[in-house]
Amino acid sequence: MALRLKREARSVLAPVARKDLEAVREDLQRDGMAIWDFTDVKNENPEFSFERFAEQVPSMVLGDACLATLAPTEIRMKISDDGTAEAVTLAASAEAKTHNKYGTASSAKQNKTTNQTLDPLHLDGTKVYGYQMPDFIFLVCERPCSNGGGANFAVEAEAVLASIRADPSEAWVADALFSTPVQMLYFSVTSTGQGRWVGPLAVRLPDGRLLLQCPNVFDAVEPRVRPVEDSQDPTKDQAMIDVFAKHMRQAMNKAARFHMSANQVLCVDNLGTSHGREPYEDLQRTLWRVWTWSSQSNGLPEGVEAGASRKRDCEV
Ligand SMILES: O=C(O)CCC(=O)C(=O)O
Ligand SMILES: [Fe+2]
Repeated sequence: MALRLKREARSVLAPVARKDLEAVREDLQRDGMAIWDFTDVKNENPEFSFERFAEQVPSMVLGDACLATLAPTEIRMKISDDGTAEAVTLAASAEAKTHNKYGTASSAKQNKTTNQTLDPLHLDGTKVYGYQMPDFIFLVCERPCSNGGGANFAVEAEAVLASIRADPSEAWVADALFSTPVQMLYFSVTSTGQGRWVGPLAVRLPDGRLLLQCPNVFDAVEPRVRPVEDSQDPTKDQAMIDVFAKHMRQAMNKAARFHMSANQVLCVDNLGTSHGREPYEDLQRTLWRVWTWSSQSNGLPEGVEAGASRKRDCEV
């Protein structure tokens, strides 16, 4: 399948659940986001397992454009012994249970993201892979919140760039984002450690897709985007970062909120859109996340082989 990923800049994205895979592909290519309702697949299969199904979703949706996937990671929160919420990215295997790199209370604290806080706009995988993040992610909903909360939202990179360009006093930033390297600092809720990358906030890929990096510019105590140490003009670079942050914040606040139901999978162009989720209370909420590199990704990063890896994204 050849992906056609050129899109209009739209600031309000709210996907409609589709049962037909062809309609899902169309939505995904046009809007950078789609929801597939796979109830029929589940009902036809008495042995159905969400984890096994999640493994197959990328090639079902992307066909032969799917180059590489990591194994599904369970997205669920639990309350740890010290009373703090932490990510349980715990898989079924004994091997996974002994792995010590799943989300920990300390990484949740460091990151300040729990089920009770907003998970602000982000791209998945930038902490570890920088500009070679997975270009598609799939969030398979096993169990939504029983009492509301946990809505998802997404913003198109093109829409943010267009809104910056539309303000005559800030339009210079739309160009500067492509040519000004900055330092970016990343934390992740589902793994430990942090990632530091230096480069521009905006990159145009050969297929025309706009990659807009999205470090936490929202409420982080410590700035997550800074001028580079040897900047020629740190004041100007900081002004660019401030305008970028303001527009990202506005886009996040304006973005449509939507809820996935059980047996639906949210398919996201993780390069052309950023996504986030609202706080929630119900700790039974369970999703399976799959990171995927397509033939139109920005290349396979070191350590990611073509095909289906047994490694989960929380293990990288
Ligand atoms: O919990 C969600 O709905 C989304 C989680 C997410 O974006 C992530 O784990 O990267
Ligand atoms: Fe995410």
